[in-house]
Amino acid sequence: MKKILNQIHIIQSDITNAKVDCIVNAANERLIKGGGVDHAIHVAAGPSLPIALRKIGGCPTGEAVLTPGFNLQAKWIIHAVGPIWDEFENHMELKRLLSKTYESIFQIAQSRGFQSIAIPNISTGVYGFPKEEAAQIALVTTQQFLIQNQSKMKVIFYCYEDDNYSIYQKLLSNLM
Ligand code: AR6
Repeated sequence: MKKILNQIHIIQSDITNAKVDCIVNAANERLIKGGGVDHAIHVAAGPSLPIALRKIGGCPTGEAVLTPGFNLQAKWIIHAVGPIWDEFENHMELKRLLSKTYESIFQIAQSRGFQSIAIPNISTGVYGFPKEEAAQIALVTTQQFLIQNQSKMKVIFYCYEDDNYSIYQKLLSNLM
């Protein structure tokens, strides 16, 4: 178990600078440039990114799509669409959808053989998902994926805000 947990890292930094095989974007269903981490990734990746996303066309909540990283150091970007907290009254459904979002990310990463991946705190910005619950879901889903697939992938959670970073630090130390 300890070996698995050593593959999960947290860092407080801008994800566009991550030196990994693939970074994850917190996108929307239309795959159109928005704010937050999506904005930062579009600026860093350059003008070829919206063209690639337009060709894909869209992505339902809970799912994810892959594009090249273009001008980023990371060769690939997985665009994942987390749930919007206010769109559902059923909290179980919201949690299931956020977990499914992380599963979709790992399915693509595994099928492509990525060895390292950087993930932001999906749905905890504009989409309003409570941060502690979101972090719990992110970490548990990651742990389950790594164990069930005997994966050696390095997973780095990029926390941007102080509170998200503290939450991840606390939860990760509890897991260990
Ligand atoms: N690096 C890492 N994390 C960041 C960065 C960065 N450069 N910038 C912001 N964050 P959000 P969501 C954090 O709102 O809630 C967009 O408009 C941020 O502090 O980016 O999934 C999309 O187009 C927060 O903790 O994504 C969608 O419409 C986290 O990234 C919508 O927002 C996620 O916040 C998606 O909303």
